[in-house]
Amino acid sequence: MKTSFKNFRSQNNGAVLIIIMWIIAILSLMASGLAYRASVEAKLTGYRLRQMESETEAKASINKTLFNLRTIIGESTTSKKTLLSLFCKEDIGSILLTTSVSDEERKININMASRELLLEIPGLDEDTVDSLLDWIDKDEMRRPDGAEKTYYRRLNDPYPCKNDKLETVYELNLIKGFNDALIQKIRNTITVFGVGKVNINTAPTQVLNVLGFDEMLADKIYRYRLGEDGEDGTEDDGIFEDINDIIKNIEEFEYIDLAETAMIENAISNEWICVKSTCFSVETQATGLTMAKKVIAVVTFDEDNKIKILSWQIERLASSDTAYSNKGKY
Ligand SMILES: [Ca+2]
Ligand SMILES: [Ca+2]
Repeated sequence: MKTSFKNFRSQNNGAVLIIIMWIIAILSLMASGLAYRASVEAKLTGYRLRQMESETEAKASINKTLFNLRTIIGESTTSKKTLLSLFCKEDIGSILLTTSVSDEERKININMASRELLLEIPGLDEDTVDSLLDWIDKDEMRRPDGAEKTYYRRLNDPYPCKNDKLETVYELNLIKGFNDALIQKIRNTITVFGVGKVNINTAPTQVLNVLGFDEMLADKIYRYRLGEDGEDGTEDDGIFEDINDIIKNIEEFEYIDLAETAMIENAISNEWICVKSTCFSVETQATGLTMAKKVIAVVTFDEDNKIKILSWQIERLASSDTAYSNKGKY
């Protein structure tokens, strides 16, 4: 009897020991699980903090550039040289900031361009141009190849026709005939900001072509702007100060024929060109060790020289595209 009681106690002790071991194992698993979660949370918090930090730095850099931009807005012309002088690159701890400024008047403002000019934009045709004009005009009278509310109401996912100006070029996606591929094709030629004239001091050659300047003339304008050294942003850059002097300015530099003269006169009489810009795109990229962000602000200045923000956009970039190391490589 004694022996069987002893056996029972020893078996019971063994079972208790196994239960205790299980409890210890479960507790240690729970502890390591909690530790893992805590470590993930800590990493995420650190990442979020760094993201906020880069965004804050980018905004601070934009504000500083806006201050400098205000000083050039009073000038009678806007040239590439002036805009390039606003470029800055700063190294703040583990974050590299680059800020650049470009003017919106270097492109065609599709909110204000005539049908004739819109049709010159490579990629646009009668259908897309009429649909764009119907989207912007206040009335409900459909152009031959356009679309008003009746078209948009019949879509599977209907929405109204805006009958107003576009606020971003991506709004084109809502208009009949436009898609992502077409927007990508034309986005460097068009804008939705500005006074509706193209600045001949800053427009790229493909925009000059849209204005009716052939490649030879567009190249002459481009060479005049670069100056003798063939570089942008240097002392010898040519700047057009008055649209009525464009022909005279180029002639001082190289020969210009009658057909080219007619192209410039046509652009002037149609009021397509100017020498000063009013809307600017300030772009700051903040690149850290693990992430990069881009902040783009489009701004203008009112009559009291106060900054008016027209659009503000924050993009998160893939860190692999913008790798930045402490060695300063970028
Ligand atoms: Ca309309
Ligand atoms: Ca130059």
